[in-house]
Amino acid sequence: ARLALAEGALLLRGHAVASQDRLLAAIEQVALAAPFRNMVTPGGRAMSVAMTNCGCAGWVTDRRGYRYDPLDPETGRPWPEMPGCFADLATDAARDAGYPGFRPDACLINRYAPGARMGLHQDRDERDLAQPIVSVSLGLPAMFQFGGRRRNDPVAKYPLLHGDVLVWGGPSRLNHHGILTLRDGVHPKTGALRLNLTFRHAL
Ligand code: MD5
Ligand code: FE
Repeated sequence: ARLALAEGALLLRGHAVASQDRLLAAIEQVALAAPFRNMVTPGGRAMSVAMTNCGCAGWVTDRRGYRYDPLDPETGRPWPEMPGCFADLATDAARDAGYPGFRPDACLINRYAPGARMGLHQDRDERDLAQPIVSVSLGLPAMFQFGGRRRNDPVAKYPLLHGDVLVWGGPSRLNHHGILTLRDGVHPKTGALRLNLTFRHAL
């Protein structure tokens, strides 16, 4: 099923269920080479969401700010290559949503344990804001907040479930969004975790 959340924003329910096992195995492989870590914001607070990356560039934050870095600051090495099943899913979902030819060069992997959250924000660290973003939810359900272009615009809430894929572009590319505090639970595929893959064209 597909649900238009706003102009340019499409929720593809269950789109990633068919590749769940490949995706989860690939996340484990990436995390062996580039472990999940809780990065620090420019304000000096550790994020409750643990993160790692794969692809040509990874999203990082520290006291100096947010940026895309070709190297993992923890290991000094390039981020692991983007697994083929990641790139295929992102390209396929984007095409389905009306963005043909999307080739992500960065994948941020977010890991939420119960209690973790991501406050309302915009994704605006990418060079070309004409490129869409594809986001994949796995494991425990989360409540997604979807606002507008301005911080004070009204916010709608949608549950994101295992296998759901969101594609954002065009007029909604800079909409505010966030994830409410993850509730306790156990998922058969991930245990007490939610995993989110966010595919971007960063460079
Ligand atoms: C998550 N991650 O579930 C969310 C979902 C992040 C982030 O927000 O920055 O890592 S990504 C959903 C998203 C991406 C880009 C635009 C919009 C939503 N939007 O306009 O609502 O961990
Ligand atoms: Fe975001």
